[in-house]
Amino acid sequence: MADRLARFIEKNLADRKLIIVSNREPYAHRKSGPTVKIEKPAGGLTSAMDDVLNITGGTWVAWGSGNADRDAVDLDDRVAVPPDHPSYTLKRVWLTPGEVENYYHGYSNQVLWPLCHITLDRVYFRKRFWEDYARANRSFAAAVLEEASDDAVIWVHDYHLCLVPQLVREKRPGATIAHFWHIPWPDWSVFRICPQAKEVLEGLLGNDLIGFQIPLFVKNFLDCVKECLDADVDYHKLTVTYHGRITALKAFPISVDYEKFSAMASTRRIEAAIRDIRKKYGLSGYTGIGVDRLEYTKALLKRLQALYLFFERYEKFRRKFTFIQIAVPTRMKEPYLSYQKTVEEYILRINEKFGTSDWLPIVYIDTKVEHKDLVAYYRMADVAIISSIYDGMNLVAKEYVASQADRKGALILSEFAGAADELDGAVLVNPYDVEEFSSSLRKALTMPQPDRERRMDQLRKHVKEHDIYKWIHDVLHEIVDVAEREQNRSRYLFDHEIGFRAAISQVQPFLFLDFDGTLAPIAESPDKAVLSHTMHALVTRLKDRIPLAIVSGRGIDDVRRRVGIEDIIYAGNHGSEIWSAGQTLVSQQSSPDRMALEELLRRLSSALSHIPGVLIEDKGVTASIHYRTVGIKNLADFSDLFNRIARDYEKTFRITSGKKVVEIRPLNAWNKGDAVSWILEQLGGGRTPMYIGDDVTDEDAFQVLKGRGGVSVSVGGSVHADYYLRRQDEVEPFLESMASLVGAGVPSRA
Ligand code: ADQ
Repeated sequence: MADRLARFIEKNLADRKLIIVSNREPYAHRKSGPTVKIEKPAGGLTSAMDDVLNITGGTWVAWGSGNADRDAVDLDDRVAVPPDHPSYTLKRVWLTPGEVENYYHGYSNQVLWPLCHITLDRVYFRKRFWEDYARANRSFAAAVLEEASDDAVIWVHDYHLCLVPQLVREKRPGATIAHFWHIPWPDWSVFRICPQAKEVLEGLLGNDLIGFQIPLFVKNFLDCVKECLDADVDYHKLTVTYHGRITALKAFPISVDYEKFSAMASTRRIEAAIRDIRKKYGLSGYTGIGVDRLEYTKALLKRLQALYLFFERYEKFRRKFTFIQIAVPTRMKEPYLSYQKTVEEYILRINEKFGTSDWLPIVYIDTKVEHKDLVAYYRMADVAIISSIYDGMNLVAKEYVASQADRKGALILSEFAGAADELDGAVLVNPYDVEEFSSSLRKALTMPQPDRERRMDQLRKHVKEHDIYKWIHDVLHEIVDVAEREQNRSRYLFDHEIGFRAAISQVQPFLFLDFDGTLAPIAESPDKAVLSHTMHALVTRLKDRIPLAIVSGRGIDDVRRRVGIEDIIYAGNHGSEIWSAGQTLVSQQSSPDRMALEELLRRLSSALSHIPGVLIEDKGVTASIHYRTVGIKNLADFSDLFNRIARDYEKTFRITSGKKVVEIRPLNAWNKGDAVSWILEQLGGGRTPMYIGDDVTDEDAFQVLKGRGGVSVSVGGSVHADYYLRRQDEVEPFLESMASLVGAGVPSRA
């Protein structure tokens, strides 16, 4: 898998600079007596990202937190790393002690961390936290800007740096910026507590791509944007369009270096190490393992409560089962110090209550254990316990699985850890239900060996196939795709009006206009959409000067009635009908797929009938399923049911999502692009097409225009249009300026 990633990087990222941005640095210089030591954090993610930069070169921007870091950098705060074979640049950002306090311990760890983990009474907000968070983010962004040209690929990590994407975007509009959010994203009822909900979301929407651990967090994020910002949220495409920019969202479950753990766990050395551990702690019988930062969201207390109950309820396990808790102190401030004290007191209580002269129920190791040594604990343990009350993923679960070379262990996993989404074969527990939790521990320890092996085989297969290299590959692959889309992305029309006017004044235009979302604002339901008087007058003025066609997803009669201007051309049903001067010129109404469409609509109507707000519009050849007024609670249900049925018709229909509407069209029916081509060939008189539309179905027309030297304008974001307008209410002023331009006499009606 690592080789595949290396090949992908060499092929796709060789000519663009990759910049990683994270709070923690991959190498820290620390004074150790008279010498300076270089520390490398043990984390699997850091070392995998380090591998990537070793291949690509590039820069890693991070906080210089080591006490000898300043001595190691050059005048631009850079140092070449890895120290023994430098292949990329580490650029350090300096934070004042006050910023560390307020940005890191304050806003990051006392506001965003507890908020995202829904431990709401731990959220502690101070104004100065936010001020320094914003200041520190500006420092990170400034460092990125010093390194990044306009075509850089920038990959930001985690919740410390929410504002960086937007700050960088303002100065480097052409850069590709992606973010991975390592922790959960809560739903809106929780996120709305954040006093800076809007600023945080806006900062993140500077990204082209935001990755989350599991689909639930993607959905929660979309809900928050929908509730908090005036943005266009697409639950099918998983995109947000805000101020004309598109941000894509996707779930990428993070993982571990399976081969490394598996190989380390299969050596002879490990067996000797296990013997040493057993001897050191006097272990006989079963063992369990917990490996965590001393972090309240990992719920060590719930785990200890379950262990207490376990020893109380199942006496036969006393002296036969020992639980080893490896807990590394973290963040070393309140509330962590109190939490550590409570955990340690609870362990003492269990050991005093159930321990004997030659057996301790709980062995407590309160230091960091290097992965190479940790593997022996993982391999030895009959059971591992992950009890998080909420967790983005939880890598310990996957490290344990990867280290179970002899497949005899069982994994007890909180259903609230992201890993539970993927790890079929684990024994899932609700950590709040401590009684059930203690029964699950018994179940795991008494599970017949063939069952354990079957479950562990299933788990190992999954982690092997979805390791950290696949994760990086998948994220980078998506980043490259987004970058490609970005290259073709359109420009905001009012920022480029001079160029646009120059382009138009050189040619004789033929104007194509979409109706819903372009000439008329999107209405709650399709029957409520109306053309304003001013827009009607404007279109009338334009059609007197240049040839003009309305191209709509609506049926011909419907759109003609709504526009109310007779001497222009209409294309309806997404292009499968064309009408002009009182007669139908093209009609594909007798579609051979009519029966299939009826069947599909029948199935949808019965499956979706319980969801208020779904509107099924049968337009003969095509159909539209509107869900604009479906409540936020029902959206996931709607999309799940819809997709399940739609899958059966992929070979017959083209199914695309528009603005709160899904369009269903026969695969062989004409689209808007076909209609535009036909109109230009038959009626165009050699004119240059100009097209304005807002919908995904307009993309077909935009593509046709590209091949004909035309000019396309999308309302909202677009993949293929040359220019975009931010909102529908910008269409009128734009058409006004068009009218004055063509009225000046240069291009006229043929
Ligand atoms: P964490 O909450 O820090 O990170 P987690 O997934 O629990 O991460 O992994 C912890 C890592 O630290 C593991 O690699 C583990 O081996 C190591 N570790 C823990 N205790 C240790 C000890 N005593 N000695 C040595 N190593 C120890 C966040 C999110 C997670 C998400 C990760 C990655 O909170 O949900 O899985 O990022 O995206």
